[in-house]
Amino acid sequence: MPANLTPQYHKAEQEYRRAQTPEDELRCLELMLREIPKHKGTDKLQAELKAKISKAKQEVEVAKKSAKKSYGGVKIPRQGAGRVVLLGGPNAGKSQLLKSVTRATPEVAPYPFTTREPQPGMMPWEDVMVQLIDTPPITADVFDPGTLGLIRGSDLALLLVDLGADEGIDDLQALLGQLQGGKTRLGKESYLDEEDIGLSFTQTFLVLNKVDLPEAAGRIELLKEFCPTEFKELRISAEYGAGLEELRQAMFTALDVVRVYTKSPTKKEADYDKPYTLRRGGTLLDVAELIHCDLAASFKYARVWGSAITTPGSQMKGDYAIHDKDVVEIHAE
Ligand SMILES: Nc1nc2c(ncn2[C@@H]2O[C@H](COP(=O)(O)OP(=O)(O)O)[C@@H](O)[C@H]2O)c(=O)[nH]1
Ligand SMILES: [Mg+2]
Repeated sequence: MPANLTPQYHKAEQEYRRAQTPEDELRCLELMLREIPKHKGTDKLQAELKAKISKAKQEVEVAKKSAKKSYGGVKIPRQGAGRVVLLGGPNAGKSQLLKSVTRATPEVAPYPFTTREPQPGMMPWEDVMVQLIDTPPITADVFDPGTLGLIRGSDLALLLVDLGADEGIDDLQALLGQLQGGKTRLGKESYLDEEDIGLSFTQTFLVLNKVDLPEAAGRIELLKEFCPTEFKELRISAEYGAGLEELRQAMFTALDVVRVYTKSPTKKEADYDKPYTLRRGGTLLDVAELIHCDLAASFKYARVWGSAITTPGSQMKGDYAIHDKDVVEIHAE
């Protein structure tokens, strides 16, 4: 990647990685092209952006024409500190996991294809919420195209494996096969490909479910031998609770967000009830924008209390990067 890309460019790029519709893609690409510093070092990237923009325009047209026929339900709005999508073959335990860690009440059943529509639920973690989305199973024959958008639009994917059936490993292989070759893929981390920025990778954990069953240990051995993956691996019993605390912690860590509490200049105490969350690296100006769209423009300085501040209540400028659990008091013109 060429150097000297602006924070605005990186922000647009992050959004592009998670763009779920051709319209979103086009909007982010145009923003990236506008924000990219125009010099020799970025020639190649500019050309690539232009090519991607014209391709995205075509896709928007195609999507418009087919919209009436293939309208696949409502788009689920992002909520909470981040979004995690649950993926897996039939009976892997996706719905059971959603049921165990959120208040959602999906149907859990010992037969395949019980879940036909994506279903969201909110998982509490300390003082924030994380959005989880249950999805229909992916098999060698069935792959709902809407799931691709959900994968791309997520900060993390959990790839569930059924340790309770011999097919668990085949199901995993089939799912990985379905996600090869497209522009939305699973990865060890979330990023856009350096060679082809159209390829979006979503960070993925391999979650081995049903460790409560006696056959589980043997199947884990087979899995390691026949289907090794690069993903971080966790072992759980979605139904009986083993490993769920570690999984919840790992999910939050993977979102890579920081919490910030706001304080009014006229009050002694910060509002500790509901923190704002932003991506690690986010600044005071980003917090101002979260609070109110006009506040970033009129921002003067903020007093900050937190782990990186030596004198509590120091005045910091807009580019100060928030640390987890900072308290900020924003002053505007
Ligand atoms: N023994 C055991 N069974 C589980 C576990 N999680 C789910 N199941 C069972 O596996 C079946 C499929 O679960 P479900 O959540 O509907 O799978 P989905 O198709 O991936 O949504 C159900 O009969 C569940 O009771 C678990 O941790 N241990
Ligand atoms: Mg289900």
